[in-house]
Amino acid sequence: MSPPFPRPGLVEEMAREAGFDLVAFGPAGPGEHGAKLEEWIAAGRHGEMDYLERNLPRLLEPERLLPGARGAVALGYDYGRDGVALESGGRVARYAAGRDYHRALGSRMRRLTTALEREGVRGDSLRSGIDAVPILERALAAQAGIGFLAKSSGIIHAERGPWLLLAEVLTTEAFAPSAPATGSCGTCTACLDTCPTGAIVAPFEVDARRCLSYTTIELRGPIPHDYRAAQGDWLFGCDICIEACPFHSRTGPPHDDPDARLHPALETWQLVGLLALTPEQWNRDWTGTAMRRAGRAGLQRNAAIVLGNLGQEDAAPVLVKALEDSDAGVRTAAAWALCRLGRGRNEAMRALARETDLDVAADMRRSLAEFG
Ligand code: B12
Ligand code: SF4
Ligand code: SF4
Repeated sequence: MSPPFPRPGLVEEMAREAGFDLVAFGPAGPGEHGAKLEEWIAAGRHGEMDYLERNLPRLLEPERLLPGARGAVALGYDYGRDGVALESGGRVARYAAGRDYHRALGSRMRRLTTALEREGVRGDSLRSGIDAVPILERALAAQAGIGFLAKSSGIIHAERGPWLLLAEVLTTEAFAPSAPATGSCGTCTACLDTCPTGAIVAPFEVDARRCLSYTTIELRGPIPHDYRAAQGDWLFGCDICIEACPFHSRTGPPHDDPDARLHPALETWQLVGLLALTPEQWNRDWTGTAMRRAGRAGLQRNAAIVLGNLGQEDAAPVLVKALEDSDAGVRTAAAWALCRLGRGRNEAMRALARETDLDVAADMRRSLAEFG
């Protein structure tokens, strides 16, 4: 017979020792949040993130991930820090500024599960998750009381604030739930009012297709016209709804840990240089960062749009070159940026004349008309 599961106080100690800031206990399943997820997917709000639809059964029933799953140790990591941008302009969502959080939190998670196993917990009675595993993380965090579910749809801790990354360990052990989280949005609607694309379509509900975090990270190919100007200077992701949040001011100081250190690529690369980024440079300089998720072409596409929005006219020659890129997203973004800058319009027209992809051609035509 295996020894009893360590008591919650000890698990909490282990989790803090492993490097997590918040620890709480709750059920393994999403509870009433599951129905919200089903409605959300049925409404198509996930856009092209097919993996969410494919994984729906596992998201709703954690037993499919861990047979006998009953409880969850919910974990939070405070990534609060100052805003991040390339020297040339081009803001990057704070969560992606340091070491790729899948790796950074993965190391912490291994420390925690090793400590649990040292106390006699069997490895096959645990399943850990960080973002990419089909677990509805906000639901587990909200139920365990890591923080409250906010109108932005994020989990906020009343004292630590909104800059929280989530992780969890599913267990075959059931826990008495931790105390519910304190705090709530009250009458505030700042995030809904400030979101530049109206992506928070109702309190607690984000239409991912409208969210800059989706268009700049998850979406492949062209960014829809309607969101290009709204993207402003965001090169990767978006923090506007979190920056607008009154709980933001309560964020603690940045972590003094090596994982939070700015990724070197963000200190050395500039927007214009990104447009000429080779696959070799991408693999050499841009590993170990969550920004890899956008892909090389995605980042170049985003850079072109930011250059257009920032009015950087001296970027015209590299944008003209990008009109010949093999990626449809980059070609359309370059044409749009040139039209917006009012430079290289003739080159954009020539690119349109030789374009064989009908969708890209239509996109370029719209850009030429928009700024004609
Ligand atoms: C897909 C995804 C996205 C998509 C869709 C986001 C969304 N709001 O749905 C996009 C690409 C847009 C995105 C953006 C961001 N993301 Co994201 N994303 C995910 C991912 C992989 C799945 C989320 C999901 O299933 N969404 C579907 C919706 C329906 O579920 P949900 O977001 O959890 O929303 C809840 C509400 O809808 C709620 N609900 C709504 N109404 C009601 C009413 C009642 C009564 C109840 C009970 C519940 C309820 O039920 C859901 C479950 O709790 C998770 C990781 C994971 N495995 O969970 C990270 C995750 C949610 N993302 C995260 C982060 C940090 C971000 C960004 C801040 C990144 C950035 N700066 O660019 C933005 C924030 C945008 C925003 N306002 O949400 C963190 C959030 C941490 C936190 N404190 O909340 C997560 C948990 C990753 C992590 N491991 O830390 N993301
Ligand atoms: S991340 Fe940006 S675009 Fe997405 S909901 Fe928040 S403010 Fe809107
Ligand atoms: S900005 Fe206001 S409404 Fe939005 S999450 Fe923060 S407190 Fe809630």
